[in-house]
Amino acid sequence: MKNDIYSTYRLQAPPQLNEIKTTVVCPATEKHIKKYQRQESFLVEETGADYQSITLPYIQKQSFSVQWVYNILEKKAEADRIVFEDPDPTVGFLLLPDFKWDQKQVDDLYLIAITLQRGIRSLRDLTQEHLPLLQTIFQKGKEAILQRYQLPASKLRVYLHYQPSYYHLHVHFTKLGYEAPGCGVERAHLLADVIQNLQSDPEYYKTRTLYFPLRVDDGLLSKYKEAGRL
Ligand code: M7G
Repeated sequence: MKNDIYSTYRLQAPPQLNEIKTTVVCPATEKHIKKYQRQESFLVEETGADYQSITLPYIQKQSFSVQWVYNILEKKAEADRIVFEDPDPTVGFLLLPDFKWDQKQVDDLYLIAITLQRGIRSLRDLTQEHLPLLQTIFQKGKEAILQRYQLPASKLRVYLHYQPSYYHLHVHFTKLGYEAPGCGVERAHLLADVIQNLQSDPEYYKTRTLYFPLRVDDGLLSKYKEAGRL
């Protein structure tokens, strides 16, 4: 698979050894190198106001390029991997295997649903107006996975990351029981909860304090320290 600066390879090692799957990021930025290094992290408490004054200005300047996402949406990459597509410009999305999944067994199933709508950065941008979009992804994503992989909704963990690495709204679908990286309570928000929270309060994600871990070398953590929030 090749998409923008990302590619995956399968190395056929001697038969007595396992097959090796690698992900190559080339050229990698300093931020990519940090992302893949094991680092100590700290839990940050972000109020709605902190998001506006600290996080948003930072992510507008510093976040990873989402060119790979646009390549998928424009069918310039990974088009042959698409599992399901809803082409509606408002509630539409593409569902395809996450590049971490080798697709050899459903035990570690991992797909991502990417919204066709551009400009929804993360959970923080969601309001009641996005409910039809979220409900469509939830419903149709589960149906598509049942059809393709014979895995019922009761076997799926469907969630968003906050903070994500890539600020174009996407939803993670993983197999329940598989400890996917980033599925812990400090980062994963179940889509079912997100929908209910927005139904009971349209401004939920604009106003609530959200918690997330930041690595010690993350520039955003320095911003929180400078603001005396840590
Ligand atoms: P995230 O929450 O923004 O970041 O999720 P994370 O990587 O810190 O979890 C983005 C998701 O998209 C992750 O699960 C990635 O493994 C996946 N992903 C990233 N890239 C660059 C690609 C890609 O080029 N193709 C595919 N199919 N998945 C990708």
